[in-house]
Amino acid sequence: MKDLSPRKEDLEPIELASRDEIESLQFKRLSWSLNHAYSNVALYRALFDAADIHPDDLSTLADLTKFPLTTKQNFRDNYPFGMFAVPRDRVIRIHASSGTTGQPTVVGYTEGDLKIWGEVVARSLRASGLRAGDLLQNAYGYGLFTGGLGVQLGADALKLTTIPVSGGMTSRQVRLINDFEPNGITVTPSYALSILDEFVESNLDPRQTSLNVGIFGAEPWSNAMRQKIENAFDMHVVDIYGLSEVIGPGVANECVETKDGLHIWEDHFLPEIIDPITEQVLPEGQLGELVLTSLTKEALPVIRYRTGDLTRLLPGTARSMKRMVKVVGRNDDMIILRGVNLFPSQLEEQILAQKGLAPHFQIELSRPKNMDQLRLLAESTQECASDDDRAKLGNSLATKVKSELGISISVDVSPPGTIKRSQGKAVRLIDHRPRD
Ligand code: DLL
Repeated sequence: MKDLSPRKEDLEPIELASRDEIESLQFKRLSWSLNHAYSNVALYRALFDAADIHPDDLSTLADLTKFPLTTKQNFRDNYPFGMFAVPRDRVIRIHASSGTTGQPTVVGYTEGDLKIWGEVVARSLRASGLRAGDLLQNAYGYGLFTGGLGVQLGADALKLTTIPVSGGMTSRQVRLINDFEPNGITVTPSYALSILDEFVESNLDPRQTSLNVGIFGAEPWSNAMRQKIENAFDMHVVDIYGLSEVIGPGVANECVETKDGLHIWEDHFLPEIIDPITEQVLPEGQLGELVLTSLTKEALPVIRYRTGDLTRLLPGTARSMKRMVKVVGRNDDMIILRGVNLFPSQLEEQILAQKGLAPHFQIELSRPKNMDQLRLLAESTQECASDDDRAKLGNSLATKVKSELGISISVDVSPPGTIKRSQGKAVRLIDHRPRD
């Protein structure tokens, strides 16, 4: 694979600043952000007042823990525009999450916010190994989802040439990769697998493409998946993280030269990790729920926002800003099966380690006779598609999951091409259990 390490002189000074410099900038900005939220958003005023805390009580960064946590429910309660801290006519862009579980979450940006969003995404794309003049195929969906248009802003800021293909139309994705010869692709990991399938079905060698890097995010994925795609395409694959409420893609990104977790762009987003049950802040290194506070956002400041994403914070390496390890999963995706906690990404790792299985899967939960059951729907490769091979693969995977993860599951391995393919975020979990 090509060496894509960015040159030091291309980085922004803040990326290499000392911790002291970063923290003093954070303090100044945090103080502004708390005041801005308190003065302009009824919800923050009410929450702070109820907790008997005022932005002026912030005398060190650590004082942030005295402020109340916020959640997606706050967005729902204030749907659509009640979380905005500026008059609606200063909001020049709106995005929204899909709202699979009810009301969509609406987010807004001022002109200044869009500029900052472009900067943090540009920084992310540069950390991924792209530079001005490179060609980027952007296969994140354009529209209300922040993926497509967010990456576009950053690509423009970095002066890349963008192919704004959006998600879907997989044969066209393959055609554009072959004809336009992009250097990089931004895509969800599950959709990258669909594109890989299309290469194979079209008898094209994915290792022969011009692609040097894939920038994957918007859903949890494992290091085993990274390896699989890096080998298949002979390109680097790095992780990009973000969420609409906090800005969209570009909150954190892996550096291509180290691939050791995602550096959080801490000059704009302040991270904490809490125990999701006790809500207490956990020390660096411990696994818990990521909580983010925006430091510079005008239209939609977020204070101590519970992302629902489980990860750990680590000190910086390639950059001085802190890293978060790959997201293990979301709080809501954690399966508790007869007392054992499990995330879909752990099953993904097991599937990828088993020769003969394709990387596609779905998990079905049911509760016959009041007992939770997990059925894993996997898929064989073309070479192992006979009934006999598939039965053996299923047994072997169930045994492996039992010994590695400590749970009994049933596994159905179906012939190639049977599991529904993703064109964006994959749906991994189908829960048939009755709602309590
Ligand atoms: O998914 C923003 C995004 C677009 C990020 C493109 C990266 C690339 P939402 O639709 O609001 O925003 O979904 C946010 O997706 O809370 C995580 O649960 C999950 N997520 C995003 N990036 C990652 C990642 C976009 N790299 C939710 N790893 C977040 C794991 C991720 N999960």
